[in-house]
Amino acid sequence: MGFRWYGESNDTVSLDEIRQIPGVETIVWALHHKQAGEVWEQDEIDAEIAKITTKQTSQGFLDAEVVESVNIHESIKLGKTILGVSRDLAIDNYIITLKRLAKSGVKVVTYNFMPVLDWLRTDFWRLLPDGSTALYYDDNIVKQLSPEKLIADMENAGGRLTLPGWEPERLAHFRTLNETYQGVMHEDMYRNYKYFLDAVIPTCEQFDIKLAVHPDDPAFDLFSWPRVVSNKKGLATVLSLNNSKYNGLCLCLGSFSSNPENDAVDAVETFIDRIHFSHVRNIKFTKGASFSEVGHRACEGDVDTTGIMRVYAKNNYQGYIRPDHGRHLWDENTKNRPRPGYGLYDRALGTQYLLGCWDAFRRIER
Ligand code: DNO
Repeated sequence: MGFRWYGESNDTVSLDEIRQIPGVETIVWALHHKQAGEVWEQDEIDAEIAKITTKQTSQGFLDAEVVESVNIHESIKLGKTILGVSRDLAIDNYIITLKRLAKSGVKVVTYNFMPVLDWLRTDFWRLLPDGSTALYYDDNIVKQLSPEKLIADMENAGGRLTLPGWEPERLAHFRTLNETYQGVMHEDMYRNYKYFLDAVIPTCEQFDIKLAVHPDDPAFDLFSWPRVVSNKKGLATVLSLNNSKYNGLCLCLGSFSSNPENDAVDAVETFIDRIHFSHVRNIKFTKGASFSEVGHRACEGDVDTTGIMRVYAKNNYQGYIRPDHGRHLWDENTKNRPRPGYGLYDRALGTQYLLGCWDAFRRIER
């Protein structure tokens, strides 16, 4: 069981809080100040890992085996030089970072292959009936907005913390990127994706570090940008681009389920051998493709989180898992505002629900 942590002075949640959540063993971390395409320095990697691995839990010490994310430079996705960076340079830098992370004991590196932006929501603090707040996606708002207006809104709503995937550098180049992606087809993206995988996977194999792609969030095309990891077919295609098991998934079931046509339990069953990391969380559709994030329990929303954990338990899944976007509870809505979706309490509750399912289903399997 893992728990995402954004680093000291970059997160309202501390390692001392996380280490008291029963069953959490892995901190999911990153050097969040690094831009896509930049090399991560060995001493910075080791300093961050040292902060994590010296923290004791009831069962031992936290480990730092999962990184989320080492972001992919747009030149790699577009297959050409953009913003002054060639794809081969960006790939060379990626390989250097992978080698360094592997040397320091990292086992899985998460990334995504979404054009321009990472995840997208229209409201970070949507009031739910019980007085908590949660992330919300309104499909009608997105359909009517220009990309530029949306970015301005998101910047304001984010408050004092920079959201991952919404780094200032990426936003500054937004216009150029938006224009460059016009006319780029899904097939072009897959071709560039294969070029990237074929270049980096030999290093992954040699140094025993797995790649795990996060599905598009939400899991459909936005603003006519081609997204290629949105459904079962997309996941299968990505895995077939390079058949090494080091080319795997970070199967985020909340993101995947945001496309009402996707079946989360079926995806886990189908891809279990290539899932290295999984985010298990719940969403509830409100109208059409609009949805609210909700508590982790299956009956709270439309994602069968119990069914998902049952498949993981039945297969004695040995990869990493974490809760994801929690609601904001208690003082997180007043004096202790966290990164949207990344408060302490609801994610901590989520771990206990997922571990409860796991423990019960594992016992039945034995
Ligand atoms: C949002 C996260 C994403 C995820 C990246 C992986 O909360 O799920 O930002 O970390 O898409 O690269």
